[in-house]
Amino acid sequence: MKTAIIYGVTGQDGSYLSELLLSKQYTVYGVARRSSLSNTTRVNHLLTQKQFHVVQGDVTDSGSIYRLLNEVQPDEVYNLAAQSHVGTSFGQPQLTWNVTGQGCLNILEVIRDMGNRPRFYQASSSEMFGDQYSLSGGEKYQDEQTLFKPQSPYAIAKLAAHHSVRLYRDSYGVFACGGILFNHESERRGESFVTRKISRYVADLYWATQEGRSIPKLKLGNLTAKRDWGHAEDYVKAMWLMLQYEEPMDFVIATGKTYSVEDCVKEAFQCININEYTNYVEVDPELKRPSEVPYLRGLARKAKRRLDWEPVINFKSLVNRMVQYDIQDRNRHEEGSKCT
Ligand code: NDP
Ligand code: GDR
Repeated sequence: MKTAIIYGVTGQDGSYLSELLLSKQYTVYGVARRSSLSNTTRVNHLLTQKQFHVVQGDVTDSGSIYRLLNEVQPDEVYNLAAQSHVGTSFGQPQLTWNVTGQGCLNILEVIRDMGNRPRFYQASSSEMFGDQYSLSGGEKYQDEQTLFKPQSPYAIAKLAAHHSVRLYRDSYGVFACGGILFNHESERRGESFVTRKISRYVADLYWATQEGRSIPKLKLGNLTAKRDWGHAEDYVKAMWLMLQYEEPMDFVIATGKTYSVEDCVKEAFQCININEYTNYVEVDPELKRPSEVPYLRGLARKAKRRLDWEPVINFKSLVNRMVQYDIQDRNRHEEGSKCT
């Protein structure tokens, strides 16, 4: 039976990856940072499983990484820890650098010195491409050959981590993979990301309409940016497959389809039979970023060929699942939505 350590276990992907690894009989050590209130909401349902352990730690604290990895001697380490909000990274670039960039290097340094080295997965991001794309037959896309041109402190930190993965793989022989994952969402998505912000608003609007109340408009930033949106449940399978593959390498993980933020708004409002969504949405210039990534559409041909990975859940089902989940989450609805 294998043992894995997951940094970032309390996040969206950490929770789905924990479920996947436990279903494969792994022993899982999930690292959560210390917080004044509980931050384990997404994994609370796993706490009774005897093969699941939540331990305290932080990717910016090298000593704690050293002790944990040497004590547990894992087969695999997944680094999902990050200050993962692109917009926030403009306001807190240094923190983002320390956690999202340096954090990965801290783990690699410990692995490099271990006798029995674990395999290492780094959560790289499509944000690293910035405004770059490849062109073939008039189609724009990004894949493993596309140039990187990061457009935010977050993307710069992710790219530094991604290059570190390559360096430690090529120079020291560490089995390290960078999964260049495009946007993936779910019913567990953080509420400050745009898809969840939209699904929660639509759910609030649904109940307000049922109860004859009105609610303020949904404030959004850039509506024209295009993203390649998949479901996190599909994407964590790709993370695991990368570490089972015969050799370490980087992979793009995406659906190959792209939609604008406005398309996402339309799809979500249609879930509650509203076609005229413009009455409920306003653009707030304050929510626009100093620099935007305009177009992301990933081609995961390499992952299909080598890992036999492809996504199952499409954009329409993703949005529908998120809206239906939020509509049913009446407790939250009664507390009131505080999305920004
Ligand atoms: P989340 O923001 O949901 O999760 C991030 C996790 O990192 C949380 O568990 C958070 O803890 C933890 N964390 C933050 N700072 C530290 C720290 N200093 N030490 C240890 N842990 C820390 O992100 P996702 O689950 O959506 O994404 C997982 C990873 O994949 C991230 O690295 C993200 O940047 C990357 N990624 C995500 C994509 C997506 O579309 N979801 C696409 C491409 C890459 P806490 O709960 O306490 O905040
Ligand atoms: P992104 O996701 O920046 O792609 O990063 P996010 O959902 O934050 O933004 C997607 C697009 O929507 C636009 N947008 C808004 N975004 C937010 N958060 N809030 C708004 O009100 C709003 N209005 C419009 C954004 O400008 C952007 O164009 C996500 C994260 O999960 C990263 O960690 C990950 O690396 C990338 O996906 C791939």
